[in-house]
Amino acid sequence: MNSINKWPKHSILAFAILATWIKTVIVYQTSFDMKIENGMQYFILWINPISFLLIAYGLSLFFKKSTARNRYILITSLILSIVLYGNVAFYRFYNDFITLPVLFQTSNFGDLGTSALAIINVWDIFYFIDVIFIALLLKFAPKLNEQLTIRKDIRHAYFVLAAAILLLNLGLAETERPQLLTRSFDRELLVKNIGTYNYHLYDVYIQSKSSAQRALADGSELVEVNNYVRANQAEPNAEMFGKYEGRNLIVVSLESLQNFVINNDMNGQEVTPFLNSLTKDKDTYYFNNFYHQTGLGKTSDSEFIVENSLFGLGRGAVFFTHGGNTYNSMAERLGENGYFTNVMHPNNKSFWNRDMIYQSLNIQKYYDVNSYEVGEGEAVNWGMKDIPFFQQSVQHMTEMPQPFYSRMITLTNHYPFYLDPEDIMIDEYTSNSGTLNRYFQTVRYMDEAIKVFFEDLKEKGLYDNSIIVMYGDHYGISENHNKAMAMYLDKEAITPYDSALLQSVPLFIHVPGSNDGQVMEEVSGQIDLRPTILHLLGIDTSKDMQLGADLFSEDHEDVVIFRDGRVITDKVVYASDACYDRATGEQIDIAVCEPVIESATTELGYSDAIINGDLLRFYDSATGNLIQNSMK
Ligand code: GP9
Ligand code: MN
Repeated sequence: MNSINKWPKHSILAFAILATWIKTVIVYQTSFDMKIENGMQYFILWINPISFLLIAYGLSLFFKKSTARNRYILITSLILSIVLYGNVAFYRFYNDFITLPVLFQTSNFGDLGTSALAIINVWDIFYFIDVIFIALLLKFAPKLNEQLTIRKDIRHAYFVLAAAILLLNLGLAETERPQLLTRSFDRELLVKNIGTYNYHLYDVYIQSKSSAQRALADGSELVEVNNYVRANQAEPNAEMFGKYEGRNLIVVSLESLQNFVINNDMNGQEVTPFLNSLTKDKDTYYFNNFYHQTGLGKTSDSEFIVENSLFGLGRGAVFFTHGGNTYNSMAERLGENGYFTNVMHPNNKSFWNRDMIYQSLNIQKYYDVNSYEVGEGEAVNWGMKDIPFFQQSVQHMTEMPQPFYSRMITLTNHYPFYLDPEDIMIDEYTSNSGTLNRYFQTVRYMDEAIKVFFEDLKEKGLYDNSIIVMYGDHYGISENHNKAMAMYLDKEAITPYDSALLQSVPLFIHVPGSNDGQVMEEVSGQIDLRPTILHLLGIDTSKDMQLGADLFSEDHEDVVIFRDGRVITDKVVYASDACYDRATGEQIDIAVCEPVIESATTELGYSDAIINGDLLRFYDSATGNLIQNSMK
């Protein structure tokens, strides 16, 4: 027992706090791309794990026996490492921090395939270095006093200190970012300011709040939302309404396709020759000022927005978190009007919880991977290649009752953007980002696939009687590749203003025989598709609870709201808490952006209220009446 006092009493505890703290700060700086602008932000970043670690590890002080205490410390360090590493792996892929609902999307993680391999590597053992050191210390360092208990007043002082550091942290965060905890649109800001561990506690709190919201909602909230929607409704364009009634509707989600590649070349090579031809086509409306509005739910968010003309959620993927809600989707409307409604996507049916939510969206049939024959060499990245996918899909269409509504989701142009050599049609780009370099090649392949699709539709006699709507689902090149993007776009750097504008994705509304093709410069977003499409097909939406507006309507306003609160109009860009002149990119007085910031907050708030409260269960969309005090 002689060696006992050679070590300070609480050396294991102190060591654990220090080791995990240092590791966390190193991970912040090496594994996440958080924009730190000044010394104060660095200071907050460095101190933000301390309060949580003091408390989490400090609970060991309540154990009387040193073995229990030490085991608690070791297990805590392991759990914290798993949480941190989970965030790192997730961040590599989604460029975002984990939120609770996503953790339950295990069916997704099982499917990551090639992507998972691109994400994990052996050096990741570093993320567990503190656990290893603590374990070694416990094994080889002298044992601490078995009888050691901490005096109550010292333990008290310890937790007061932890609380004081937490308050200091929150205070500094509040001066750096006012309203941080009330406006939680941006997970990066949260992690930067309150730290990754506190962020998770906060997330758990928010999630439980939102399940409570549904239980508490009784439909009365809908009155205000309904008044707003009715007051802001855009009248359909009389000339366009019902112009293509009865046609088949094909909506194609173009994976990760951003607008910057359209009518652009890469080292002298055309990237999207077929889509470029559509921008000048007599039967195509090409929208060049159209934006994705997705959040963490990526493809699934875009599907949600298009079907419902509501936003996804600021946290998690609404497909997962609220898959069982009542909705009045575009598919439901079309189904009521005699359409055979279906989605075609050669992936596991449970990915993004599609098999579940498609029932809530009233989609009659899901052609998932089991509806396709994926032959030898016909899969890459996440699954079936786009060309055979389109070919077999057209085959399915020939067997469908008409009119049909088919929503098709492409897959080849997905991170990490790999292709088999025989599918490569242009060279790689030459920047420091392999992701961006390969992106041009997979985009080029997708362009070819769309061309094949159009030819097949013509060949099978489905072309003339259809409308084909195609849009990019979300960005493909995240801000992690800003340096390479700046090089490609010939800019010095990518500013928040540029980043916002880079969220533009192409939209094509191709109407064979319309002879009215044009380039449309209206500022718009995915939320506008539902009313636009339904009106072209002559379906009334005047009683629907939608936040978008018909793109052909005179009342459509030049504005698009992003899920994270950014806003773009024809005059301004609001991003990173700053207001920019849309034309010049110059920062201007924030007051100029105030009105659009306010309407963004209102609309996102209403959308969230509808989803979190599952409010459409209290709404009769046939009559436009609110069903109050319902038994639902
Ligand atoms: C998965 C596909 C891709 O089925 O839609 O999803 P994403 O990762 O782009 O959200
Ligand atoms: Mn996608």
